[in-house]
Amino acid sequence: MDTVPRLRGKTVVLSGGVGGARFAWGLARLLPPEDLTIIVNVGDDFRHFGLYICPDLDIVCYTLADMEHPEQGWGLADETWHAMAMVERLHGPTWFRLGDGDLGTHLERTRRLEQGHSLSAITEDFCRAWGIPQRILPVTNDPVRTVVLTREYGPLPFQEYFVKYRTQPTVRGFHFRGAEQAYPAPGVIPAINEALVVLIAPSNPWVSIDPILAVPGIREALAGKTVVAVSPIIGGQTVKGPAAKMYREMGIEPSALAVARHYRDLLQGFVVDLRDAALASVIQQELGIPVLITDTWMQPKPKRAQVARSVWEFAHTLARTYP
Ligand code: FO1
Repeated sequence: MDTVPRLRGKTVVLSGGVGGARFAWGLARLLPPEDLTIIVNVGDDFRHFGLYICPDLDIVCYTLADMEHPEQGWGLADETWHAMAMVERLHGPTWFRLGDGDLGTHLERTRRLEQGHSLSAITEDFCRAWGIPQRILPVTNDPVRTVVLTREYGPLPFQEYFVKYRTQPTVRGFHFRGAEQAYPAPGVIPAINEALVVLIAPSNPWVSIDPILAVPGIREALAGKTVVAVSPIIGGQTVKGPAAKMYREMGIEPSALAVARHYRDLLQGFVVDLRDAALASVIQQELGIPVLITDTWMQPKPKRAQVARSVWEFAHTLARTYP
């Protein structure tokens, strides 16, 4: 594994949950920490048991601190579940499972929010405590909440759609409640302005990246930057999560091409997996942007750095800052 930083240049990653976290982990192996800023979706955040839970911020932090559960895609490794077992015994809600260690994160975050600290300041302090030298920023400190418009149940808060109903309801659309009134968190716009490249991680375009882009000022800041996205859809399927199902239910054939079209106004380059090599020329012609065909499969863990390196080098070639 390449643990020696060899690449340089301010890099911003737009990230959702597990896919973005793994991609960011790969970049963190290659870049000096001061060169990497990860801007994270907060649309999945919600209150549960009175606690403020930030699933995407937490999985990005846990992953960069090498504390994440190895397969689950959320939560901590070596977690214990005593608190949940007690909730269950008391007939409380157990559809959203909070491990004991993870609960500590939510307790302390909620305590600090109630004292008036901002989410970005709290995240910065947590990162320092967890030994994460990269900058991890919530896209905004204001409440932006993803609402999934479903055929069966009408509008559902994201975690109810995702966890309680296990992504089964048919999706009709999305709403990012509060986005119009939100401001980018301190540091977000300067990080984008200073970046040589902005990489959109292989996260769900509908519910991980769109809520970031819905915050006023983000799209404007991205205009004119070298923005490169990595397709989270490989061979018509998602590695994890419901993105392919969402595309189908929105009447769009799920493919890397559909993802490229999703981001069409933003992109200077696009990355598809080897299995989608045949789509590269279609994307290239239709969007008029270069397409990198590479292995984007991020398992086992060390392969994340390989994927990150290919994408980073491609983006910097486009930005004419590499080699
Ligand atoms: N996802 C689940 O499918 N089931 C859970 O019980 C669950 C608990 C959970 C607790 C804390 C946390 O930060 C995330 C958790 N997630 C759980 C994951 C989360 O709901 C989604 O993966 C993300 O919001 C999508 O990015």
